[in-house]
Amino acid sequence: MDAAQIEKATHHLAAAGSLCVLTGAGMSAESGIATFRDRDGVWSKFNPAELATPEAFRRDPVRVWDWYRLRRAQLREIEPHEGHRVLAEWERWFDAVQVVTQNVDGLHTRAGSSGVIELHGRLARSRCVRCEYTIEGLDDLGPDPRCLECGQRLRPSVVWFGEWLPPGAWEAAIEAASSCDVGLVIGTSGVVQPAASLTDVILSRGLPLIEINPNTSEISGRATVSIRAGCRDVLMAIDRRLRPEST
Ligand code: BV8
Ligand code: ZN
Repeated sequence: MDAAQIEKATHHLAAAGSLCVLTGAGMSAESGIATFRDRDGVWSKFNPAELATPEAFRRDPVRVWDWYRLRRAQLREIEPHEGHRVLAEWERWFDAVQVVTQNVDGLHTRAGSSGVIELHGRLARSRCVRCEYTIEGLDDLGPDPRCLECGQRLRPSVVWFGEWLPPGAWEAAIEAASSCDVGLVIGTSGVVQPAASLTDVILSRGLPLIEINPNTSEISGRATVSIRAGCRDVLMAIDRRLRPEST
């Protein structure tokens, strides 16, 4: 871990009142959830076009559900890691911390972060394709679950490629990126839009953008500071410098 980069990141964070944190699949990697685009990522075994689109669901709902049942079952065994908990703790240290996540695993909320903006929905919610019925929880709903209100098919309440983000989520994310003093982008390749463009909102305001990612990403070239290491250790190292009395 590059100590000079950690110092630079800490310097920017110590001077900030409010923080906007954009996270991607790499934030959950150290909780044991495979990322999408790394070598052993989810997409290397599955093709997003086959599974994470409304067309795929219309074509073969049982096959799509199979994949989501697998991921929901895995999530039942997964815990947030110390990095998630540091971000939750920082709500008591900064004036404001707004987490905006692309992840659908709910780990930020479970770690204690409040008001998390879930740009791509959540695995632990399913909804009816026709009416307003939703059901929370990670129980196995079976291969082709139906709505208890109208009998139509249920689907995972996540945002598939080609679908709009949940109403209000994008506006809230833009508001967070437009009102923070510093941006922190953790564990995203910066490929998926419009999520990745939040970093441009922060940079266009002339504010520092700190990246935590062991690899270079689409965002690295624009980041003020890039820390090439895993987010769990980096967040703990920054936290020790920011809040020496807390550790
Ligand atoms: C939209 C939920 C408007 C599902 C996901 C052509 C036609 C239609 C649309 C498009 C198009 N071209 C572009 C688009 C837009 C499209 C898009 O961006 N496509 C990309 C692939 C080019 N976006 C959309 O469709 C979005 N909607 O645009 O609406 C619209 C409407 C109609 C028609 C047109 C436009 C919706 C996108 C949402 C897709 N849903 N997930 C599910 O999960 O099942 S996206 C999926 O990818 C996850 O949410 C994931 O989080 C997200 C982003 O990926 P990352 O999080 O960045 O993960 P990745 O594996 O890529 O990277 C992980 C990183 O972590 C790596 O860099 C790695 O180095 C790092 N890392 C690893 N370990 C660690 C680490 N970092 C720190 N610590 C570690 N230990
Ligand atoms: Zn229904």
